[in-house]
Amino acid sequence: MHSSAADTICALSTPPGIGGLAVVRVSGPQAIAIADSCFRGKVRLTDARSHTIHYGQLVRNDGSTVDYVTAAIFRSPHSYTGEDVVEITCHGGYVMYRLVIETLLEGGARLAEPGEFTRRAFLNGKMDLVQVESVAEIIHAQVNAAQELAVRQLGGSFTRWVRTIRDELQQVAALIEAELDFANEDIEFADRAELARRLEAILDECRRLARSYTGAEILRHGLRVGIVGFPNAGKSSLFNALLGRQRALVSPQPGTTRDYIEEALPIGRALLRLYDTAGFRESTDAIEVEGIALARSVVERCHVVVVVNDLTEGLEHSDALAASLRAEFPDIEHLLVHNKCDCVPASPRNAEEVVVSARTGEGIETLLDRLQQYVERATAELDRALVNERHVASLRRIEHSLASALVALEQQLPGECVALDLRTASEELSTLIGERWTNDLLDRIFAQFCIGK
Ligand SMILES: Nc1nc2c(ncn2[C@@H]2O[C@H](COP(=O)(O)OP(=O)(O)OP(=O)(O)O)[C@@H](O)[C@H]2O)c(=O)[nH]1
Ligand SMILES: [Mg+2]
Repeated sequence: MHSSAADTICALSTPPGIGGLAVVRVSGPQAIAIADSCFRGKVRLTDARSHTIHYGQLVRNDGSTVDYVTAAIFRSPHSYTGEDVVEITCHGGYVMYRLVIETLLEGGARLAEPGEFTRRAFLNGKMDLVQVESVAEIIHAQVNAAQELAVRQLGGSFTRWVRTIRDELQQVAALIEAELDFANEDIEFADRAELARRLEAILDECRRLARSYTGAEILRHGLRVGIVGFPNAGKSSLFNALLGRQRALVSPQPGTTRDYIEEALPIGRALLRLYDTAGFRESTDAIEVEGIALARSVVERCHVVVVVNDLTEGLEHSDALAASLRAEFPDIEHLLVHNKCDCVPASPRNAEEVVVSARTGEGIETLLDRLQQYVERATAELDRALVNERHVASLRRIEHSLASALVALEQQLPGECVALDLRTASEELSTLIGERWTNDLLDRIFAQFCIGK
């Protein structure tokens, strides 16, 4: 359970470990008084102005000195949480910050829960829910591009977009509701076709944003590429060639790879996550059968599947396998890679094919380029937002209401039906940016945070 917001909380806000400095943050109505009670400097912190920094000693109840520190004062409401905040910068390492926190606990603060600083910032109106989520994104970002987008989102671009859409929606709703007031007089305030056009434009925007989820996921966690094919096609060799090092075991023995192996390398603005899998074939070997089932489950989770064809077996050797995978997994990108062109030269038959030699490295750059193009395409429309799972679910509900409003308009249903759908959509937009929320929702969002944030 969350303790009362009237508590004063403290936690380490930098990662624990060897480093020059560590920052312990204190927030709450007693933050300055508690920090002051353990601080000996030129001025009393209780007298210090907001946004000033003070040098002094941190001392325990027994009078012993813990460390020489600086204390930065942020007075409510001009702080991260909106409450009084003191940021105590002490020496880094694994020990010092614990002593600083113990000292503050003695002074009457309590340890913060994960995300509690940011939760207070949200509850005090310092940021909206999308911005809160951006903070989580920034903490967890593994690539520059995701970081940049999250920072932009923190600036409020996504929220501004949602508000614009909601304003437009409310204008349409107002026109329809105005008509309702004059229902008996049979007055039409607005051209139905015009209203439908405006709703369709909003619906398109929502759909486009929801589609960008795949790109956002690729930025966050990487482009997942499964390497599959018949035994001995050279899957592990290709995996190694793409990685640029000998990671997977290669041998002339078919059925060498049993499990699957995962490795990552940077590609363009994202990470490429490569999966080397066991070859597809009829097998009686229990471990190999298990491996093939695993290969299927890997493909299921991939954005791109690369079918490796062994040219020494013929250009068409894997066509049936490639076709059946296409049929089984229509939503993912398929590439057919003809390997061993050092033995049997060949040319690609269409744009979904690449000819390579995992042995000599020929064509590997082309294949990497192809994968990078996919990343660029999937992430091209991400300028507005880094859509997450919660946003997608919300956008889908909005789409549903808008589509239903459009049907009602088309079928000349009473204005009440249209107005009701539009109100539902507009409320969902408010939920999206957290103007409407439940404790449950907050708990779920803050579960991704760490202590000190
Ligand atoms: N000439 C030539 N041989 C290759 C090439 N790529 C792989 N090989 C050879 O093909 C054999 C199989 O290679 P692997 O990479 O183990 O093939 P795999 O598809 O991972 O095989 P399994 O894991 O058993 O399904 C090995 O003897 C490799 O040296 C290539 O581009 N040219
Ligand atoms: Mg292998």
